[in-house]
Amino acid sequence: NKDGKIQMRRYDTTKETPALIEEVLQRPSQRSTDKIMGIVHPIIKDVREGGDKSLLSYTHKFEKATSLTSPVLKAPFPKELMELSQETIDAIDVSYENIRKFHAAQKDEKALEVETMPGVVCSRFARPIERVGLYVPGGTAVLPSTALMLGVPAMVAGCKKIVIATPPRSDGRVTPEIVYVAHKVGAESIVLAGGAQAVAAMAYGTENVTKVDKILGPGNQFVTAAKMIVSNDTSASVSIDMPAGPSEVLVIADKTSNPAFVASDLLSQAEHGVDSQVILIAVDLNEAQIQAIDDELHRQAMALPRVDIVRGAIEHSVTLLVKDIEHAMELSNLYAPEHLILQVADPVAVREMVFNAGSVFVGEWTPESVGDYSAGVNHSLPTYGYAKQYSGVNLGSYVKHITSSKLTADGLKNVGKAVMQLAKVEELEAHRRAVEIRLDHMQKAGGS
Ligand code: HSO
Ligand code: ZN
Repeated sequence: NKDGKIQMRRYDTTKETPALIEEVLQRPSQRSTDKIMGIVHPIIKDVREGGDKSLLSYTHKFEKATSLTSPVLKAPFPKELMELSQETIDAIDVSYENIRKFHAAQKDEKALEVETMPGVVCSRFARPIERVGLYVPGGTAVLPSTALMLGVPAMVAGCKKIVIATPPRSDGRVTPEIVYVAHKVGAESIVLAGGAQAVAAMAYGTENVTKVDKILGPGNQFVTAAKMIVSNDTSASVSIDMPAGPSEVLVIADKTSNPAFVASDLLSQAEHGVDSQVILIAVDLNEAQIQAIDDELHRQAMALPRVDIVRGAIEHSVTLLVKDIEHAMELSNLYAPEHLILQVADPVAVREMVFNAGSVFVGEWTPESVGDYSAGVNHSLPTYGYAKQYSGVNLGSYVKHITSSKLTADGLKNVGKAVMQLAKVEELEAHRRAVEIRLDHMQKAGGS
C-alpha cells in the first residue's frame, strides 16, 4: 500500500455482496490477445518458411545470444555443458526419482478389457505420443524443475523423441542444470530458442529442429499464443497441453494455522512474477489472527531478494474473510486455483470438498515448494481458472488411448440386430449389410 507496507486487500464476505466477491476473484486481465496474436503470427510464418536461419536470427535478437551459430544441441550432450555441484546433482536426482515413481504408477499396465455382451469384447490400450516438444521458459528465473516435470513423464511414457526448447543465455549457453536434466530423461536434442519462434520450430520442424506431435510446457503470453496458433493449424498436426496464464495460489487457513507458514506459502507464489496472484481465505479468524498473518507477510517479504516482484503480485492479491469452511470451499471451487493449500484443522476431510484445483497441498507440513520441486507431483498445472476443465500435466498427457473390439460369430449374432436397426434408422444401408452379409453366411454354413 502507499506507506510501503506489503499488504493484501481485505474483504469481509459477510459484509459484501456475493457479486462483489465474485468480481474480486476475477483474474487480472491479460494483455489484449489481438495485439499478441499480431506479433506472434509473423514470427511463426518466418520460422516456418526460413527454418534454422530465421530461428537463429530471433535468438540473436531476443536473447542477445549473438555468438550462437546453431539453434540445436544434439544428444549426447558434452559433459562440460552439465558441470554442477554435487549438492545440485543430488537434489535433481532425488526429485527425478520421486517424479519418476509417481508418474510410473500412473501407467495402465495392461489393456482394459470388457465383454459388453457374450462374444463382444471391447478393449483399450495406451501408446506413447511419438515425438514431444517440451518448452522450458527462461525469463527472470532458470527453471530446471520445469524440465524435470515435463521430461520425466515423457520418458516414463516411452516417447521416442523428446525435444527440449529453452532460451539460451546471452553467452549462447543453456543452464547446465537443464542440460543435465535433458541428459537424464534421454532427450534427443535441446533447441536453443525461446518464445513463439521456439514453438514454431518444434511445430513445423526445421533443418535441424525435429518436428514434434505435441508441445507441452508453460510460457509467457507469446509462447501461449504461439501454442494456440500452431495447434489450430491442421497442416502442423500438433497438439498442446493446455492454455497457460500467470501462476497462482489459494491458501485456506483457519484458527489452527501457523501465520508464518501461511505467509511463506503466499510469498513463494508471489515471487514468481508481478502478474502472479495469491489469495488467502481466512476461516473465522479474528482481527488479531488476521493481523498476525499480515505482519508475517510484510516481515518475510521485506527480507526476500525478489521483494519488488512480490510487491507487484501482492497489489492484485486479496484476503477474503469467511465464516466457515463450506463457504471457503465454495469460493475456492469458483476460483479454481492452480495450487490450493489447506492449512486447516482436518485438511484430509476438506480435500473431499475440492472440485476445481490443479494440485492440493494438504496440511501445515506441505508447502507448495515441495510440489514445485521434489515431492513427485507435477508442477505444470492449469491456471487462470482452467482447473475447471483441465488436468495438470501427468502421464496421460504423453499417451493416447486406442480402443479395439473383437467379436466372435456368436457375438455378432448377439449385437447384430441392434446395429442393423440403427443403420436402418440412419439410412446407411451399407452399414446394415455389413452385418447382414455375415449373418447370412453363418446360416448358409449351417452354423448353430
Ligand atoms: N510454482 C510454479 C512452478 C515452479 N516453482 C517452478 C518453482 N519453480 C508453477 O506451478
Ligand atoms: Zn513455484
